Amino acid sequence: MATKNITVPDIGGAADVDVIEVLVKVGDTIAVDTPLLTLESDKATMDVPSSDAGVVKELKVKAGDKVSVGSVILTVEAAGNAAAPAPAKAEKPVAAEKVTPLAEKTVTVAAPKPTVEETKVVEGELDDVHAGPSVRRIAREFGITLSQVPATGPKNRILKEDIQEFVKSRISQTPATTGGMGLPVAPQIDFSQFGKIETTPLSRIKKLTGKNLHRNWLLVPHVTQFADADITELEEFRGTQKAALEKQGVKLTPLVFILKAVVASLKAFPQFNSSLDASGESLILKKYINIGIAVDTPDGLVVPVIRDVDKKGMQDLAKELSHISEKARNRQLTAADMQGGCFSISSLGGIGGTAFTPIVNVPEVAILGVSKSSYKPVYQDGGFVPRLMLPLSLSYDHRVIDGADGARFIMHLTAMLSDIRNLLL
Ligand code: CAO
Repeated sequence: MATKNITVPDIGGAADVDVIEVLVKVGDTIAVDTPLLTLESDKATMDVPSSDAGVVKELKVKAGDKVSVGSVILTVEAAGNAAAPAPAKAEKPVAAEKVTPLAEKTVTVAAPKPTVEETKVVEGELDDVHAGPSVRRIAREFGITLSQVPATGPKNRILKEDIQEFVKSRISQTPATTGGMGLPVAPQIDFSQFGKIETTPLSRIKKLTGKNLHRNWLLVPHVTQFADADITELEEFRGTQKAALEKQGVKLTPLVFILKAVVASLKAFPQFNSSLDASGESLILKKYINIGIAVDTPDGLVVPVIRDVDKKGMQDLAKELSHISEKARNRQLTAADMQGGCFSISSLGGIGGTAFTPIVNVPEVAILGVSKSSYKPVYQDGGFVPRLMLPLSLSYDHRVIDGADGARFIMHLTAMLSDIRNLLL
């Protein structure tokens, strides 16, 4: 079958116009008038429709390129009469979106066949709804208000994929009265009625962790047990070691000692180092100790795992902690780095706060939250003395761990941390 170049038609005399979006890909079957490209000049946004029907063989332009009249957009293998019928073309100017204020207004310009649908860009309003004519048309067909659609395109432009995602997310929320497990869904509110808003897409990590956290929150009957560990001596010891180790590139934070103390407590209370089997009828006790560390990154929370913590010394753990935090923040973690955890630690001690209720990282059965240590008056030997107290929050799965064992575990842990000699045993 013959191939043919499809070129940019007359676009009102404009030259070197930016390609904002390529609307088709190799292998797509296109019809006459199928939108191929969205272009944006300083005055207008326009969709370039196809002059021919067939199968796209090769794309000659990509988003970010500049084109003028006559530039080749793609080659098409003619499909003759087999081509899909042309989608109905808007006969009258595309109606303006029902959002205020409007960033763009859509009109059809009188250009030689094939016509180019053009969207005028209003100066100074570029931060409002940005979408090409074809996207606006799809939104109108689905009855979608564009201002509610999170944009992922350049310059906050709403792409065809954004509309597809939006429709998918709406469908997954049906039936409208329940949000799974018979729970009512949160109401959909157009916040722009109360003031200016900006919608930004969630990062991939946030979407993923959000789903897991939501599932774990609903699945696990959580209890959180709080206790303070007296780390006055531990901190004195750390202070004597810190500077020397720093010279060797090792950062000795309280978390390294906490890791060691958790190992001792997991050995003393093996049910904390377990998972429920799929049937929920048996407990799988693990004979290895891998601990997940929640790391805060600009993209969201990730939990890399330090393996065989019980077999490693303080210096090695300190190095590994720095290494995985750096890897996490540089987005270099692999799936394997985040697998195989037995128990997790979420430390907000470097930031602040007095306590929080961490969510169990299923299939683990417990997680330790660490907050910022501070000096508190502690009653000892008939008087108050200032002691450095570390707030700990232990969340556990109540199906596996009884409240009494939760209390025993955290008391064991505080004892480990309060007397540094315990960690050496
Ligand atoms: N009390 C007081 N100070 C503390 C502390 C505590 N509990 N924990 C850490 N600090 C200090 C450290 O000693 C360090 O101070 P210096 O630089 O003076 O030594 C400073 O706070 C910063 O520590 P850090 O955060 O860099 O290192 P870390 O080993 O304590 O923690 C990591 C590493 C990766 C856990 C941490 O950087 C992080 O990302 N925490 C956030 C985890 C998170 O988001 N959890 C929420 C999940 S929701 O459940």
